[in-house]
Amino acid sequence: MTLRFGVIGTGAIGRDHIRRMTNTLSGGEIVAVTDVNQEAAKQAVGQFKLNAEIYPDDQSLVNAENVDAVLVTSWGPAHEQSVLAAIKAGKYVFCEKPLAATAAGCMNIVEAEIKHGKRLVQVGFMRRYDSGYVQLKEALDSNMIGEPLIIRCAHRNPSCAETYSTDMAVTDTLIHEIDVLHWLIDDDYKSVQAIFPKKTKRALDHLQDPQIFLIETERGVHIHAEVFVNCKYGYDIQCEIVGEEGIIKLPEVSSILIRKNAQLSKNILMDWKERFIDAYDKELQSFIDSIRETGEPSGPTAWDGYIAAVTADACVKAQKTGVREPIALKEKPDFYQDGSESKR
Ligand code: NAI
Ligand code: NAD
Ligand code: ISE
Repeated sequence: MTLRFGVIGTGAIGRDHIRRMTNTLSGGEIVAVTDVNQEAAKQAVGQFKLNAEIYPDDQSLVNAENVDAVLVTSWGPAHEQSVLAAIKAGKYVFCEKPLAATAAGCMNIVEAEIKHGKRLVQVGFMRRYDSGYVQLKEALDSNMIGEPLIIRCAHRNPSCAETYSTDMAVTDTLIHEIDVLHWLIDDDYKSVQAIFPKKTKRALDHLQDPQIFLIETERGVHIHAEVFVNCKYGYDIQCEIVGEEGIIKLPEVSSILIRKNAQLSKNILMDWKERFIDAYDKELQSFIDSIRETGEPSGPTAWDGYIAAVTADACVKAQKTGVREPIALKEKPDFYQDGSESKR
């Protein structure tokens, strides 16, 4: 059975996911698209020569009879409404991060999914499918470096849009570290403090850049996370975990070695689409395969989306107060105990 997808939001990542679904993956096809900017939806259909209907809004697309699964790739504040409509219609839904703009919004989705009675939702936390992070996870799970003690990580973008604001360093960018780190070390977050170092001359007046977040987990691991979205030199994701018996580090992206002009060098990627291209392919292929094989998605759950939103709220509060803020999660419902999120 081919899984028939409707896409809500045909911007940068919406078109990138349409491309991979159409040209690279198997078992899925795009049969419907919508965008608040209808011209963008038309362009996507033309660009990828889709045999797909264009709908005026998310509600009509979700309710179309030939749509089995919905891909939510609109901007963040619109996600909750589309995901809730999909659950109400009993459709599978792959939602880009954030699952919803607030923790309360994520909880609405969790409650709707539990009421439905089986898993329908997967969140686009693709780093869990990146081969570097998977190797880190395998090393930690096999106790290669003993108990993790300290994590140092960095999320750097060469530049950002003018509309990128100080809180988006958390809700748009750090959110990937928030998801992947608790999954890696199988721990829960306890508190966070935000620090604003000297500001780069490249950041616009309204934006604090770079930023540092000091996060503590329930088991006492300390995380030093840098977000720097005007670093200029490249798109660079770093992660180093210091354990009792050794240290492990995310591998550098493979690149040819260049000998030229008396220098030995490697290329650094500039674009998130290329850095995580394999991970995006794997997360969506896994979504399709798992639904076809078991009737439910098996990737990051709505509860993972809720964990990320609660943690992001505390990080944004910490940006404003300058002091350490607690991160308090509700108790995990039994429904998600076998999910892919932290089980501790
Ligand atoms: P974008 O701005 O390029 O595209 C968003 C599109 O959604 C636009 O075409 C817009 O017109 C449309 N849209 C907005 N609200 C809508 C609604 N209510 N109904 C229908 N269409 C709507 O944004 P981009 O970069 O594609 O990001 C989209 C989402 O993907 C965001 O949630 C973002 O956080 C996430 N994202 C995730 C990435 C990842 O690494 N997992 C990378 C880039 C984006
Ligand atoms: P974008 O601005 O390029 O595209 C968003 C599109 O959504 C636009 O075309 C816009 O018209 C449309 N849109 C907005 N509201 C809508 C609505 N209510 N109904 C229908 N369409 C609507 O943004 P983007 O870079 O593609 O990001 C989209 C989402 O993907 C964001 O949530 C973003 O966080 C996420 N994202 C994730 C990753 C990742 O690495 N996982 C990378 C990029 C973006
Ligand atoms: C973007 O929305 C993403 O999700 C990318 O993965 C991230 O690196 C980038 O900073 C965001 O803008």
